[in-house]
Amino acid sequence: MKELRIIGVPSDLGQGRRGVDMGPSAIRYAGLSAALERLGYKVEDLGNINVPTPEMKEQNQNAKLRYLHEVTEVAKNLCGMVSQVVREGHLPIILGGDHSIAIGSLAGMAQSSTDYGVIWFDAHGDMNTEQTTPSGNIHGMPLAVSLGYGHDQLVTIGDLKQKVKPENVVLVGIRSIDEDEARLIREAGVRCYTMAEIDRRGMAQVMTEAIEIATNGTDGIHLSLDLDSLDPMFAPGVGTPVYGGVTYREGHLAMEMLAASDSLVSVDVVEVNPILDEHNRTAIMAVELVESLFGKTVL
Ligand code: B3U
Ligand code: MN
Ligand code: MN
Repeated sequence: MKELRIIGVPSDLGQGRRGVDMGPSAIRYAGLSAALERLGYKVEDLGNINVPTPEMKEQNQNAKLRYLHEVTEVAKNLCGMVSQVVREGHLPIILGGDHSIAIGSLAGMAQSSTDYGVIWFDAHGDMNTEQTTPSGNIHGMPLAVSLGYGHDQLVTIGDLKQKVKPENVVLVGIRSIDEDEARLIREAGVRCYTMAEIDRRGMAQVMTEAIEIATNGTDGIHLSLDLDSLDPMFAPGVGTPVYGGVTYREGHLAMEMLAASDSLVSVDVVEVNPILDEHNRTAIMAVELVESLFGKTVL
């Protein structure tokens, strides 16, 4: 059993609403470490990466991408930490923060593992680029960046341009995509399981296929878990809630299937916003999902 290492990344620079920087605290407060220890894991919390707040002056302003410089620095730091954790033989659990931090997670994984697949659990595609973004928010771009599309400064973090092969990448839970973003998803050849497909074919079938795609010829799976993949009924504390999402039971089923696949190599838990939450429900949901992901069962 691998030891677990928690890394907090209190960033809200990749999107427009304050509060998601408090995500790591909220998830810790919801009892993440203790829950994992109850499952028998040895857990060490490495604390938070240093992240500037948006009230500090934005440096080297980019006309299109908000906080490009700061998001880049944070991703570089995270990349270094993740690759070190993996080199030491441990499994990183990265707590966001907004989803832009996944640029650093995947860059770190790419430095230390030969090949891994990605399951991207999200309401959104996160496949925008500098050219297609409607908002300038980098949290709408991390999957594109990790596949080598987007601003040079972002795609070259951790040297390698492509951090993961598109044929090993799966999107799950998708229900909000921008027009040009959809084109890039198709062009890149990433398999996208929309909510419509989950409704029609069921989460069990979708996850069976998703795990097959992400493990095919790889050393394991990185799960990037955006809490807005869930329906806002179960996870109201996110910056951009979208109705019609993954239910409580579908979410747990997906995590349990990932646990059973025994292929998880790293995980991000992102977009928990305590300011928008109700009594920390979304962070508690995040911890419960992580428990299922790490093998919690009823019996
Ligand atoms: N696709 C939009 C909105 C968005 C992306 N990710 C989230 N929201 N959470 C954009 O701004 O790129
Ligand atoms: Mn996302
Ligand atoms: Mn999202």
